[in-house]
Amino acid sequence: MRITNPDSRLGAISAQIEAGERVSYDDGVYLAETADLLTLGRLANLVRERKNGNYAYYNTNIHLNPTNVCVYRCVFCAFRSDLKSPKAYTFEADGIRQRVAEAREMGATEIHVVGGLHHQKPFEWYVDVVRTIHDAWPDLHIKAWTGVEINWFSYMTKKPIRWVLEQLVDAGLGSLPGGGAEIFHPEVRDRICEHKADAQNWLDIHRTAHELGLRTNATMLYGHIEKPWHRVDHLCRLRDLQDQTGGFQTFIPLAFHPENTGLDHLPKPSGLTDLSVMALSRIMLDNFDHIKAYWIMLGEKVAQVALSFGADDLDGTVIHELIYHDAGAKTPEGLTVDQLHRMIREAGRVPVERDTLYRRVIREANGAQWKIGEPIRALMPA
Ligand code: V47
Ligand code: SF4
Repeated sequence: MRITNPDSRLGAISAQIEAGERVSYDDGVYLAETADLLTLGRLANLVRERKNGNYAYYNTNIHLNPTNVCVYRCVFCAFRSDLKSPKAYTFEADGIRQRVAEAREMGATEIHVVGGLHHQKPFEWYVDVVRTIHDAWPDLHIKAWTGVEINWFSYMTKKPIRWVLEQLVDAGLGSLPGGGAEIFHPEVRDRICEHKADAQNWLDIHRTAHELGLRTNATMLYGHIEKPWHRVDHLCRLRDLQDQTGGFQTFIPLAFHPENTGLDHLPKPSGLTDLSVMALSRIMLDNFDHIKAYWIMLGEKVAQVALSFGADDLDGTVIHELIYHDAGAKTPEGLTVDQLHRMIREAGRVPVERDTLYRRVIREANGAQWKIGEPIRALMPA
């Protein structure tokens, strides 16, 4: 372990984190720009173990990207398609029901639904995606539509965000995923996704969801044109909203995959960047319970090491992922529960299956049947 000089600025920030105090924006920028990886990792691990002990969580989930047709052209996206491109696809109800049947067979507790903004589909079509899933299997938690999609629905219908969310909840929506946040600062956002919901819109949508009692996640897309201070700015905006609502469950740093995108001249973020962003996120987001190492983007090896650099969650079995695989991800399209367990145990952690709302999942002997146990928080000593 590296010893930090207590009289240095890094020493003072380390002492603050060890005492459980919040790190300011300025100190966050200092850490992001100057701290060495092992110091960041040691501090992040301290915060991680305070909040989650030795546990590492995962869930059994399946993805559905109902359409790749999208009105927007985010420069970092390899997934989107024009309507008339041979690559374009759109799911109909039968395909959705088939995906739910697959989820049931594998014992999934969650379906993760995000996609493109199809300009020929009315809001009712998106509501029906949720309703079709819910009718086919009411016990499956539906985590669907990012803040960007919710913003599009409000624009299409000319109705308030609250109304849009209420229609979706009525149809069976359980929570919102964290996508669409990208990088909030306009200096970057206007260059990578100028048309979609801006930072204020994205944050207001999550605020409204929290007010309605929905839990949501948050993400940050890093490793493209942003500078370290843009990342700290992003984390501080999330931390401010979380102070006000407490509705975020987990934060997921998303590593940029350049292949087949408008930024394919850029290199993929290195393992060192992945781990330092993970650690910085854990340190800055002192009011988030969980930080997710999304193995599908990080790769299994970096995700495993990330469990000692601030992360306490690996996401899930993730069957049928397209967004990162279209952008060149070389990870498998899914992992079995046994593989996830082995990854977690090898990292010296204790695997715990959770549902979307971070409650323990208790499996029957055959694995496919489950019931919901206590909240994950109850596993930690008071
Ligand atoms: O907003 C798109 C990102 C996000 C690329 O809430 C890319 O549990 C890297 O919402 N390289 C959507 N990233 C994914 C999402 C998500 C993912 C995992 C967990 C959760 C959760 C939510 O995917 C988009 C964008 O930031 N993305 N293209 C790319 N080439
Ligand atoms: Fe469309 Fe989402 Fe891709 Fe942007 S990231 S182009 S909103 S599918």
